[in-house]
Amino acid sequence: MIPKNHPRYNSLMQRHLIEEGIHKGITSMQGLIAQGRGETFDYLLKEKTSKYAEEAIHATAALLLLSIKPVISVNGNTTVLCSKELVELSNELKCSIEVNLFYRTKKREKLIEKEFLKFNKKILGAGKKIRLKGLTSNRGLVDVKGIYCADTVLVMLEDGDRTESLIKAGKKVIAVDLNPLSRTAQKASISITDNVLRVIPLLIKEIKKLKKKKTSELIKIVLKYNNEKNLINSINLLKKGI
Ligand code: PTJ
Repeated sequence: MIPKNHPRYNSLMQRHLIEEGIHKGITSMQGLIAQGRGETFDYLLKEKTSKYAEEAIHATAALLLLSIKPVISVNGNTTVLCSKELVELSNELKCSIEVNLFYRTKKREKLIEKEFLKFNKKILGAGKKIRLKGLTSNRGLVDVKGIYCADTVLVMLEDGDRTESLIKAGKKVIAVDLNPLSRTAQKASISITDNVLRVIPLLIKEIKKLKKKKTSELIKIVLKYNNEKNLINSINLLKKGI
């Protein structure tokens, strides 16, 4: 048991959740490597949400509220880190959650489906799928009722081949990635450089707040947001952390 007053309680807890996820067969072994990568960047961010991440979360909330069919994509890491919060987010947006795995096995898909059922959420992606054009990896297999026809996709903690293909398919992509230099972060429409565990509760709060705004005000928020500038600011912040 990690004592709550431990200075690195949050990141140690996350490591513990990922380890547990591997034992349960939900998270891939490579998920542990992804966790390690994330911890390095989070350390440089002092494990705090920056004002740039807050700006990106603000724009994300507006974009999600403007979207006709947003879909939340989950993998082995996000399932063990924040399934409860992701269900809350999907309920707030009345949108689908879809499992999309890089290291795909039927067994892992079913285990992830079961994890979400604990919160009464039936997710997409564990059944029949079709291939997204231009993407040969497992990530290219998507649910016809989900990511395939989504206008906006929220992706978290993933390697970079899919975001580019989703953008080419005419979709908006929101990425949560602690590494602003990753291919996913660089190609996304909005990149949130922060820990997914901090992002999702803040995003739910922001969506609740922005729900009261008019469509024209939401459009203004999205148009004002500059992802390129936000990424540069986030990279400079990480440099300061060294
Ligand atoms: O479950 P699967 O089979 O789909 O596999 C998923 C993994 C995570 C193995 C796969 O997507 C992968 O290999 O990812 P990468 O290439 O390691 O990229 C993960 C990115 O997420 C890295 O840039 C990390 O810095 C970042 N990251 C890690 N932990 C967090 C994070 N970003 C936000 N919050 C975190 N907690």
